Amino acid sequence: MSQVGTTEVIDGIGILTIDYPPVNALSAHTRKALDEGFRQFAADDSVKAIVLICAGRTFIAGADISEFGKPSSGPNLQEVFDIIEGGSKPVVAAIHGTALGGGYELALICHYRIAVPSAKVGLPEVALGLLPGAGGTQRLPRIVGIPAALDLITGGAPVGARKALELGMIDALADEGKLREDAIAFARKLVAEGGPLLRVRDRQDKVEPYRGQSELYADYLKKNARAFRGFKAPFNIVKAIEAAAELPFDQGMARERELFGELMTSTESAAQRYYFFAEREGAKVPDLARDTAALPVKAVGVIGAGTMGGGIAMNFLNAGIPVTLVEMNQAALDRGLGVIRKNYENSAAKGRMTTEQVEQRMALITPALELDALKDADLVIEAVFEEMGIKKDVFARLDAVAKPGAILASNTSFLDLDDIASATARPESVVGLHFFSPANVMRLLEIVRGARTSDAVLATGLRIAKTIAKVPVVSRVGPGFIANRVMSPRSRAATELVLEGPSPQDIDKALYDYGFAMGPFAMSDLVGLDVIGRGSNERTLQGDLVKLGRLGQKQNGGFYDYDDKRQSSPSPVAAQVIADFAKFKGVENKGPQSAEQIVARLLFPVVNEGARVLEEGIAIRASDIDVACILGYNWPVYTGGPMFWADTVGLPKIVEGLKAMGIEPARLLAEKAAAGGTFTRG
Ligand code: T1G
Repeated sequence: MSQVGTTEVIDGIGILTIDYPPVNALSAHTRKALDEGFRQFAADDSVKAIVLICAGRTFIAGADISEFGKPSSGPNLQEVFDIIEGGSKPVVAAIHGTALGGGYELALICHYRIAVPSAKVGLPEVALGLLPGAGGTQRLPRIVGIPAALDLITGGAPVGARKALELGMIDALADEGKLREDAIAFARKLVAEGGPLLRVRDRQDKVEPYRGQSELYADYLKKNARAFRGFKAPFNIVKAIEAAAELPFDQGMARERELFGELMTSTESAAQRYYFFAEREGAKVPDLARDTAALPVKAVGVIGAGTMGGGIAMNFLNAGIPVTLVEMNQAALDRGLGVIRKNYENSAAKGRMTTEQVEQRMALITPALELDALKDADLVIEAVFEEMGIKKDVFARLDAVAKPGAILASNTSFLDLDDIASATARPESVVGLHFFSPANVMRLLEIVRGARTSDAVLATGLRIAKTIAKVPVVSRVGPGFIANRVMSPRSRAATELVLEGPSPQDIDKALYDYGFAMGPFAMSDLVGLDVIGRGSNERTLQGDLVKLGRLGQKQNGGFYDYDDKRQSSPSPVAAQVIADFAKFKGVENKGPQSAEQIVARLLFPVVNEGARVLEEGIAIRASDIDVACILGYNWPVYTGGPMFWADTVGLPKIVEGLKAMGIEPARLLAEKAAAGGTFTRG
């Protein structure tokens, strides 16, 4: 192990540098280095003040999540914190990169915090189903007050250094690139000024005004009920912050430890910690050498300025990459440009960007009506109508104008990429980049690896994902790739089940209570039944409703009736249509079912399809399927996704349930169930 902690003393200032790549996580090695370094400085009379700084890309980015659930070794965090906070010498945390979670809690233990403007600080534990377990819920309120602490800790978002200075989360800004010098100067100034050492734990002025206001917390939870629904951590965070206002510090710490312990042992936190790593695994392709050189992408072309094409283009504009946007006619092009501008102006109206930034991004667009405008593009993404003939024609013409080595990508959501690639003379340069609508918002990017896609092109797709802040999942060619394919059984099962007795509202409520934002029937009404049923020649339940002019929320209701405020209510008309369709299909009404039965009926087949996608080699690993469903379909993250959830339920129970439904379990699922195996538990 390289030297994790190095100490030096310059003119009475002790400097402890932590170097534990990649993010200086508070691992056993780091805790040991901190323990040794601070003990050394405490015993050294020549040291009058201490600077804690990190090497590499960032200050300490938190506890080492990979150590959770494993036997702890070395000094524990509290022992380290006690040495620092109990010391008689001022300690200055010098922050660059991101001081997050336990890293920022460590900074709060120090007497002062100085950061470069590009640094960010925060307590993101809520994203792991946890709460700041090293005093963050007790110290941060003492700096920013109760209301701000509630938002900062239940939200978990990092705070930029300038905003952090305003809030008091840091005490000073250093010059970019001069953190070490400025931190030493800051420490020297403290020594020169002398004066009492003020510890964050001793501050009361920010919490006293809120003492006894129990309604504040109830109101906060009520206001955020929708966002917190199904999660555990936000509720425990609010209780811990209330303790910061109501209890003496040490009792507040005891309360924090108790509330942290409840979360650490919860399935929700296990799921969310699993998901943290799952998002990062997606970029790792076993048979692709990690040092495979990605190709340069300095200019991008997008064909199609519709909803998808416009959203795709915005991702690159946001990353400062110029885009040539091609449409068939001026009207469509103007419409597309108008939508992009409108999106940016809406963001500016919400203060998310400046009007200058809107213009900067719009200036990066080169509108065009001919494909030969793409001749200098390094990457061209096609987002035209989902019809193979049209796609192959576009790719053949694109192949003729694109420069040698340019990457030709399709945004197709289910067509055979290899067939599209066959229309070109460069199948090794063809890849699928499947965005999810709205493409400028949804973080999931399915990278479809064709039979001939080269390693360099795949590596470029992975790097592009990081550049445009997307989470990549690599898929082989197959109908619906991963997310759409794995989730399709859910809507099929819902349409079957609603004929057997459970009402649309029974089914929707069961899935809503499971954690989805809305159930399949409410979703169909929202999207529009004419859209859902499009392209189907046979008689369908949705088609019968459309024939009555019931298109969903937008027209006359659908599975539900809607009032003028779009509040839904059960529809007797829809109930009759369902009964008539059941009769037509010869399906017997077996009466209502329990929520657990409904969830099993809709979601066990999703797990089964996930197992098939794995055994066919379409997805590399089970966690990629979970990432695709969580990001692509809002599968509740605190269940870990279909495959993690299946392991929680128990694979034998899934197999038994599928058989009871008359569904053949996938071979891989049956084998794992029989062998006591899991998809995601190692
Ligand atoms: N523990 C272990 N590994 C970590 C890690 C962590 N905290 N953070 C990152 N990694 C790994 C990550 O898996 C990846 O590994 C590599 O570092 C680069 O990460 C007591 C209980 C810091 C903003 O939640 O938000 O403190 O894939 O790809 O995009 O109250 O990592 O290369 O093998 O994300 O530049 C709280 C989590 C922990 C911060 C950098 N802290 N990390 O982003 O790189 S709980 C967090 C991040 C806690 C205390 C509680 C980001 C980052 P590999 P990356 P990045």
